[in-house]
Amino acid sequence: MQQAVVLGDAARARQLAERLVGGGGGDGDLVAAIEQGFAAGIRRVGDLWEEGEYFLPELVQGAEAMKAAMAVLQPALRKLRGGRASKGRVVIGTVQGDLHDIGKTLVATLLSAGGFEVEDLGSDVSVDRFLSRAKEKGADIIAASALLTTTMPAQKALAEAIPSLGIAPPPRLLVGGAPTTAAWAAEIGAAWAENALRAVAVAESLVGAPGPA
Ligand code: B1M
Repeated sequence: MQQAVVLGDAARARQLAERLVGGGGGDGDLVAAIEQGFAAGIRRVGDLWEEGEYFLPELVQGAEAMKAAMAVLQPALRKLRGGRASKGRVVIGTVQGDLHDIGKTLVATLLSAGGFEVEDLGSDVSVDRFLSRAKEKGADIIAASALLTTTMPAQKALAEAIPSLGIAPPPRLLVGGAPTTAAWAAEIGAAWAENALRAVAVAESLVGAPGPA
């Protein structure tokens, strides 16, 4: 799975994901395939890019392979976890100016698989859009991903704008993404998760919901 992404082979990535789902892979298998397989592959692609081995076309191909696998795994995970009572409502997106959506989609998938009602606004989402959807949906949590150091300030802008919604209690803000840290989250007054699995646990603690049995 890692190799399919490193080689930018979308057909192979999709095939491997389909084989896992078709073979009756359980919840844990699917999450492991994502985290230790496909996502590890895209992180390797990033390293190769940093080392000057890969250029933008290889980066894009790696991302396409990762997305091909996720298109198979995401609905399968939802189906496995379907039918449970909602733990809370989440509006999620990648902040304005940032097109990286793989990690955010992974967080959305696992939150949804973990029993949250999730609306995924996609990438390049403005503060206004986060706020208006959160208000309309009665969101308990606004979840904002940022993958660029230059777009992290949008998470701060979101934190500062939430009180303007005038909702009591206001939605809690959860931030994440590779350049973010616990210290950054504390500075802007948000909750933080370092990866998609932790995001579920943190979201559960934010809404006071019990974790998986
Ligand atoms: Co870009 N990119 N990229 N990129 N890209 C990075 C982020 C970079 C670190 C690469 C590098 O230089 N080594 C670098 C950022 C440097 C910086 O800011 N410090 C970078 C750059 C510079 C750029 C461009 C500016 C390149 C250019 O055009 N010159 C450009 C920016 C475009 C834009 O957004 N405006 C760009 C473009 C792209 C592609 C379009 C080619 C593609 C994205 C495709 C897509 O997402 N649809 C891409 C990719 C693939 C990457 C790397 C290689 C991989 C990102 C990824 O998907 N990781 C990345 C290098 C790297 O990460 N090593 C890189 C896998 C994913 C599963 O992990 O997203 O970290 P991640 O998510 C994790 C956690 O962070 C966490 O959970 C996830 C799973 O466990 N998490 C959250 C994420 N969001 C969370 C939210 C939460 C909680 C946890 O709560 C809300």
